[in-house]
Amino acid sequence: MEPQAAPIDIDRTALIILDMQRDFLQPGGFGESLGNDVSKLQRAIGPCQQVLTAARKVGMLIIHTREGHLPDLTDLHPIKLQSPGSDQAGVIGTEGPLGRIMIRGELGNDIIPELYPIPGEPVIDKPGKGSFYFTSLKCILRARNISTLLVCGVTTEIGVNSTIRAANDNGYFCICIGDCCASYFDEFHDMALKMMTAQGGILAYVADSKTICDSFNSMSS
Ligand code: TIU
Repeated sequence: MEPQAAPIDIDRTALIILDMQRDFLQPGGFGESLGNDVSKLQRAIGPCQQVLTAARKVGMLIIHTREGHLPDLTDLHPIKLQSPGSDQAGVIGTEGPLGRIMIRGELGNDIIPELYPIPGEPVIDKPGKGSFYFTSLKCILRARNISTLLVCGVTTEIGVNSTIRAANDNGYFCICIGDCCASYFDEFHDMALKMMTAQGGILAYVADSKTICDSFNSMSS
């Protein structure tokens, strides 16, 4: 683990799996409509499955998020729909093969079957990139006395980074599980992880899925 090993207190730690939804990971969704190669994100699925299974075994709090908007688009900032020159202009809310793009309740907005939540795992619908922006995440974390977040999901430099930055400002110790995150851009993935751990872990520590699973498995055996 970079920059140095730290023990995990299961009772005060939550696993957050960010935006592993069809709109980002499967053809026909938001990510592909912006011109991205969605297969680049699919490399995070296997490692996320391993960590999810191990976390369920130890009984840790597991939180899933989905980025999306209300069907009438009233929670969609105009800049997110219409940034001049942006690739995403006009995409959100339009019909696609997975239903209306980035709209709550549509097939594309839902979490991929490989990582589907089970009862007891909160699912947070969020209108922004970060997981703290106008969501109940902080309330859930406070109610469970959580102090550490293990963060997985997509994309490393956008949703994951926004969440970790806000978590850091809110006083949560974050461990980003590097191979459980992915980006459409290899260099952004690498740099996003480097930025977190620079300066002695200014934003987060980074571990890999094997280190985290080994740590969980040693607790449950
Ligand atoms: N486009 C992209 O890389 N990401 C997003 O729009 N949202 C998240 O990362 N959650």
